[in-house]
Amino acid sequence: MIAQSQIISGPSTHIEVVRATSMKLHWSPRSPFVRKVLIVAHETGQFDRLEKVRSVVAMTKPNEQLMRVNPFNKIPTLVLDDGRILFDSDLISEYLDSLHSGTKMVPSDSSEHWQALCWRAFGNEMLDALILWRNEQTRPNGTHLQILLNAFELKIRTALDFLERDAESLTQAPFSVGQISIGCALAYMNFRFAHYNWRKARPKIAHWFSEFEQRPSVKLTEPKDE
Ligand SMILES: N[C@@H](CCC(=O)N[C@@H](CS)C(=O)NCC(=O)O)C(=O)O
Repeated sequence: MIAQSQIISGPSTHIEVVRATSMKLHWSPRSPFVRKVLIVAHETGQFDRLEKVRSVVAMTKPNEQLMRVNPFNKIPTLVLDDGRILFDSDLISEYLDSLHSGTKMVPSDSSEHWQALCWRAFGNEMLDALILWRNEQTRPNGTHLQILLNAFELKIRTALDFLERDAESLTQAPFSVGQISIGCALAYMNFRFAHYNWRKARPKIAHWFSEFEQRPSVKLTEPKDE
């Protein structure tokens, strides 16, 4: 499938990208996991190569069409023209990162590599907890478990305090899947937990996030309720 190369201009000018004939991305403008992939696609000059298929998903309402390619009913899901199907935002991001010759979003230098992957896992854990927290909050009246709501709030509050201590390293390290994952988790807080003033008393991570928000790839992928 992958044979020729083409020059595409992206944030690092003239990134060489390996040509794959088609890549269909099941996506939604609301999903923070999809957003991770879209930011990688913009950063590596490959956004326009993705054919976007708007897919509506909810844990409680399986999408039959999506489940024909992803039995877990999740987005992002990437369908390649040779029939291969990739799901999970990290797997898809690494696949895209393997197709271009610009600055890699998964750094290869050993210490940068592991740091980026630790941050990526941190952002993913935050997102998993936030999504479960929101599901619990939006249960029909009186059916939520307060003990779970309290536990999610404690986990997120503690995670934010960890990030406050890591803000300087996040600024200094090369931009990678690590910052993308953490940035998408913080942005999801603003999107779905707007009342939760996470910036208060956390000036360093708030400052890091305000710079993250200035990146063109981040501005172009702001979440939207349609
Ligand atoms: N680990 C997956 C998580 C993806 C995920 O949970 N996506 C949500 C949307 S933000 C979804 O598809 N939920 C539907 C469901 O759980 O049935 C990834 O990194 O891509």
